[in-house]
Amino acid sequence: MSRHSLPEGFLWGVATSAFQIEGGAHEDGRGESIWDRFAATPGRIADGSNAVVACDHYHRWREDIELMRWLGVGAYRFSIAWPRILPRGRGRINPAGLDWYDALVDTLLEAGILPFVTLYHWDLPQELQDAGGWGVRETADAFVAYADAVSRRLGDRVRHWTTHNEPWCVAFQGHEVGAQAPGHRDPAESLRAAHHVLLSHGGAVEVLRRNSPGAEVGIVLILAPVSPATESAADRDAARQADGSLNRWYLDPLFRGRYPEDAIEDRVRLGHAQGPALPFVRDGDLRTIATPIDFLGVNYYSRNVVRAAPSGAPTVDPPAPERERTDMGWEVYPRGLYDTLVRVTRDYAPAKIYVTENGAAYTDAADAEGRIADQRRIDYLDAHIAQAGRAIADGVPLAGYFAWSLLDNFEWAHGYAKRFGLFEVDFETQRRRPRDSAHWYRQVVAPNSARDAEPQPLLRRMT
Ligand code: GCO
Repeated sequence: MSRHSLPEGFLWGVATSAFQIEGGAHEDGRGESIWDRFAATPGRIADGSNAVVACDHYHRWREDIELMRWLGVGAYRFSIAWPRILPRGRGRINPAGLDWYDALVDTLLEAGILPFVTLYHWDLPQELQDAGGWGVRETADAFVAYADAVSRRLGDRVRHWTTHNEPWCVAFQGHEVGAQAPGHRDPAESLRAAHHVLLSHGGAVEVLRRNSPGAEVGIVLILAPVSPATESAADRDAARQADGSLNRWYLDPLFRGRYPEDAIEDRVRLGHAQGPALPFVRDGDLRTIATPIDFLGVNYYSRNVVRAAPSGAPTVDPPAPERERTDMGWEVYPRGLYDTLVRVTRDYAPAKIYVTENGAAYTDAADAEGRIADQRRIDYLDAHIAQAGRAIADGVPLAGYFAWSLLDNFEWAHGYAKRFGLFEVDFETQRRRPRDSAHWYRQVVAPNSARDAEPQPLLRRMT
């Protein structure tokens, strides 16, 4: 049982993303995405897997909604696969793609679960990548047209829209270090990609306001507090640099209408930008990017501890040996969620915040009765929810929390080796099985949800 008392009406949810759970990669007109291409490229995915089937959510979505109903969550954060809606990225709309999400939204609403929609969670149509991807400005225009197509169809029922999930991952992981699709290693392109993603966000906000009047519109950022490994001037400056590239490069344009000067200077010094005037920024761009939004989504997992390399550039320290870490190697640092929420509120004053992702990868075996005692995941969630409650008590306008994730799923370049699910997925049989953390989370959200007294027949078999 959780000891937390979050405000009445606090929105409890679970989160997933299209590419990580849907499967159905070649069904009903879906086009290829950059992640289909990346996963099919030898050596890119640690376990050599792909997401052609994933959790088969494309066919099992009704069953998965029953899992959410049993949990009692008030909202479900999912993403829409752009290649299902516009298989070639732009132009002809695929009606079967819109129909599938239409049914998903209606069934969620019938179950008393709010659809909390992310338009882009990294699965760019491959044809747009072939034409330059996020490195070219035209992709921003294509995104706005995609947002228009989706919100014209769903805008009457979806009341919570997120344009993008983690622009930093799209730009840095996808274009600077190549750890994610499209796998480029081009810092200059990474800066253009970040700008065009943010620009597309601003353009989409306007479209969403028109097609979904009264809905909440926001964006989701991955944020982490950055601590210097020592109090040396070099390490403190390394922490400033890391905070600039991870956090402020996105927060400043969105909430202040400008890129952070010190971070631009860092980029010029590194040779990633020619001069303080970023050539890909045109007049009016930053005004568009800073279009007012209703909420900021914060994805939080851990903190970064950095020290200065001989060049002065930041390098990330592994967690100290005595620190608890998850299967991802990330330090368990719940205080960092509090620090992040307070800092964002103090420095950027978003109207509202949701924790849109928080969770832990652990692998715990089932016992002879099939029970999965994932106490470490419970402890992780419990400690972070406590910090969320503390932040609210200190004035943070936190309105909801989404556990990552409902299901074990395709963890990007890690494949299926890292498991974040409240429900275990057996990828051979597609059986979903609630971990202890699912039973625990059900109790956490219980006071705020009108949940069926009894688990649905499906769950009765499993629990
Ligand atoms: C992210 C993405 C998720 C990940 C999750 C665990 O933050 O990287 O939003 O898709 O799967 O965070 O790494």
